[in-house]
Amino acid sequence: MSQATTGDFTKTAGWLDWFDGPSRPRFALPPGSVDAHCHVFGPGAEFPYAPERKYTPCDASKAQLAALRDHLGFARNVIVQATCHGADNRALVDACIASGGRARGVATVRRSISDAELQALHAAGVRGVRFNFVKRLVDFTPRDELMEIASRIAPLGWHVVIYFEAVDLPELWDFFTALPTTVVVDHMGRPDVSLPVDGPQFALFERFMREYPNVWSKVSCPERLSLGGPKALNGEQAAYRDVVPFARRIVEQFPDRVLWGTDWPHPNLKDHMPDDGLLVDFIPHIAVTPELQRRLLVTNPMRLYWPEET
Ligand code: 0GY
Repeated sequence: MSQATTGDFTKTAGWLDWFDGPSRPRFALPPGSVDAHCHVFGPGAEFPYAPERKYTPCDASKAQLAALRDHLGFARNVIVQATCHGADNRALVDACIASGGRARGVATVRRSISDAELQALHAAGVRGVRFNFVKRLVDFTPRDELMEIASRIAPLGWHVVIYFEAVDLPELWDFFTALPTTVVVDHMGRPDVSLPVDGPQFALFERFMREYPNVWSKVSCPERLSLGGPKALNGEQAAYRDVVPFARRIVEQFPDRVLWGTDWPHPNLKDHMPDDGLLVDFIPHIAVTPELQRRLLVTNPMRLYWPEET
């Protein structure tokens, strides 16, 4: 079924809609599991997309996200501000408040934000800001503005989520390693999984995590990183199996600093839209013991987003 974009908006040409009717995962998530990376889009008629956006998605509402959470067996969500909403966090805040404490948020803010506005975001459930360095998604923000924001959110106990491509890590290294907060990397810094897992590109990312104990990683988005795609779903073979060695290595080396998320509604995928049930079935291929699964899905996200409950 084709998903709509409401309001005065037309979806970006070639836009792939999220998959309505995901399978029920075969992997039983540990009780209390957190989907630590997902988004809401609009609906555009209620929460307009930002003028500076680089794409216009189909709508993906808070109710649809909550239905997916329950269908897959997650207890909670972390909703990450998507670039199509710029620094207008209203859809995110609305979704967090409506969740009754079952969602936290990661916002995008500018340096002009007031202390009172930061406090209001905190009250709604926001616990971090996202700095995006993926050039197709955002315009450049000066580093001094980002560092100023980081120093203002640090006293709130928030963290910084960073999204970048692996080839850009050398250039961003000095900035990232100077951040004064916990730093959470989206999707393992987007490695090129056609390169060897023990080659120099991924070694630099591992060094980043090893040398900086404040750095965490989401081991999410195999569907975004894979070159092989979702084939080989049967038997012991994982879908997206070219991503498994990378994610598994990070989970096993840094079991207390990893998070996992669906990335629903999967913005900007070009060749297929994943079945979120099958994405959940990817988890035991990268976190291979019940203990690693519990840390990845429950203990770690609870420590970061609901510390008062741990
Ligand atoms: C993701 C990935 C993407 C997009 C965004 O905020 C966004 O627009 O995050 C992407 O296009 O790679 O993490 O959802």
